[in-house]
Amino acid sequence: NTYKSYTERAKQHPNACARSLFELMERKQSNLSVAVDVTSKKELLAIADAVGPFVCVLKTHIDIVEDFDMDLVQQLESLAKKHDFLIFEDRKFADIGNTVKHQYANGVYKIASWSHITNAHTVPGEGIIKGLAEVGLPLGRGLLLLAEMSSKGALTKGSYTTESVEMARRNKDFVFGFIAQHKMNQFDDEDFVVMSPGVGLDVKGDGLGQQYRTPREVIVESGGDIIIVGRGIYGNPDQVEAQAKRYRQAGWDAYLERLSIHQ
Ligand code: UP6
Repeated sequence: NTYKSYTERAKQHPNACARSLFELMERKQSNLSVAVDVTSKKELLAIADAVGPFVCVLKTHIDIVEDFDMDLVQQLESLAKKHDFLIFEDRKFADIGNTVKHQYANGVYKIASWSHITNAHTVPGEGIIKGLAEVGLPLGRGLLLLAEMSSKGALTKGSYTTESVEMARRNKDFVFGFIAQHKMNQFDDEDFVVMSPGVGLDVKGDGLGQQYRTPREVIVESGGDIIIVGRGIYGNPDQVEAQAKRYRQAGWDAYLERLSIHQ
């Protein structure tokens, strides 16, 4: 399934969130997700508006925004409609089921009410998925599991990764994919979406453990589906739109190359 077109995968996918994601990727010809890790509402909205036309998914870390309020969320939702993208709050839940349920639905951010996609570490065991599903499934949300991290020395490898994939297999109604560095599909009938962070065309790392690969390495060589790019796009405020176009093109070219190799 990794090597089929996004359109074919949209037709066959059991998860509603994954189906709409694949459809919108094909419609916009984009497998780019921008990570907008800025600390003011104004900047976040300006970047979201600038990159909106070029992305399939806008990824947030809502808890770093100093002047967060629910108006920010409403404006993000209007931008998602205007530009046709999904919102992914990169919350990386990591607690027991009962706690994450509240962290997802309640508190200041009410993530489940506005974020189409969120993600979770598998370190607490499967209860984390059950807890999040109680909140997210009735709302039509989708969950990604962190199967592999991009940073140097990450412990997400070997049996941790394979057991994370097993957890996803047992919860396919809610879990539609992974944050990972490689494709995770093993059987013909499974189609997990892999979103890969740690993508950059100009630098190899950031001095704090982040490691970058190119869109081609991610999509053609490792079978990832969506590239997540942060500082490579918003790092230089004068070039946000130009870099978004550049990464979108690089990601889409890599996808077309993968299709041509595996047809
Ligand atoms: N992210 C990673 N690596 C992971 C998981 N998530 O970098 O394994 C997230 C970071 C950040 C983005 O939290 O939001 O992806 C990468 O940003 P960058 O392109 O600026 O390094």
